[in-house]
Amino acid sequence: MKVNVIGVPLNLGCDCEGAESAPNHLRERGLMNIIRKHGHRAFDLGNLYVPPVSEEEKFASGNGMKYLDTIVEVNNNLAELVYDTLRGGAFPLVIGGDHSLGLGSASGVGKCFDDFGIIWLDAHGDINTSETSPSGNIHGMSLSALMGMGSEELVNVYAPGNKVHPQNVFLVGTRSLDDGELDLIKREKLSVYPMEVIRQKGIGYVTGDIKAKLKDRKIRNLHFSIDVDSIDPAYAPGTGTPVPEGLTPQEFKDFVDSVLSTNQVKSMDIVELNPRLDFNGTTTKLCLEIIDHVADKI
Ligand SMILES: [Mn+2]
Repeated sequence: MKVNVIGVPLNLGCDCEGAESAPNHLRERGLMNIIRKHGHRAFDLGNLYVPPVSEEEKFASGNGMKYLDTIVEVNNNLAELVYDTLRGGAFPLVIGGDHSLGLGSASGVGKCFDDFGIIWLDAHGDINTSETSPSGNIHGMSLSALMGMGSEELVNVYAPGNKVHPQNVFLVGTRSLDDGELDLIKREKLSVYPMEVIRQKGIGYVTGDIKAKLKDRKIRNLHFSIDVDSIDPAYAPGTGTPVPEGLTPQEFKDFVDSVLSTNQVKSMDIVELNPRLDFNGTTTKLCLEIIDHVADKI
């Protein structure tokens, strides 16, 4: 199929240098050829433009949220590019950058399909709001904004209002949730599969349960957003906010394969690889391996 690779060299959402270099880092290690070897027509649409902002201006626009205006601008442009890609019959593969970009990519998907769901694989919830966030980092608010919660500047990215119904969201691999996030999970009855549950019941249980819910809720289109910090930092140290006790590489690959086997994944993000912190190259290698799996399955 036609695959459009979109680089998003964004680090403003995590407020940590390094993630911005991941798209080119993966390109230099054969990203496009890995996709093409599976017979796809792959196009490299390049990197989105991220306007420079000085450290002193970080709180200028955002009511406690760092770099708000710039993050909104980049996400608007990303949403349009993802929407255009889907309308053109292609598969958007978005390479981050930090996870604030999930707001833009899923917003683009939402304009194409009104019955879509989101699978968010992450050590964190990314469901803070400007009120509950301990850090003010927008990469921890992208998923709540997609569900219509939090600051209106984020909620109204690309199109006014929420982009996805909370019951169509599946959050997997969590092991670091803030109090405000735990409240939101309870209130919205979110489908969350923390590492605790994965350790007790196995990753196969999680995919089985998600598949049953997809069927139940008649969800036929999925956006799959992969944060590499879902993997245990012992295997994948190259990420800005590592949390111990994560997925093994095998569990990570099994889960990705199983989600792709639904044949409902229409777009994907791979985010939060920080090449500067990937001292032994294993995180980069896992990213390329997973792209190989993706290209094999789509
Ligand atoms: Mn994340």
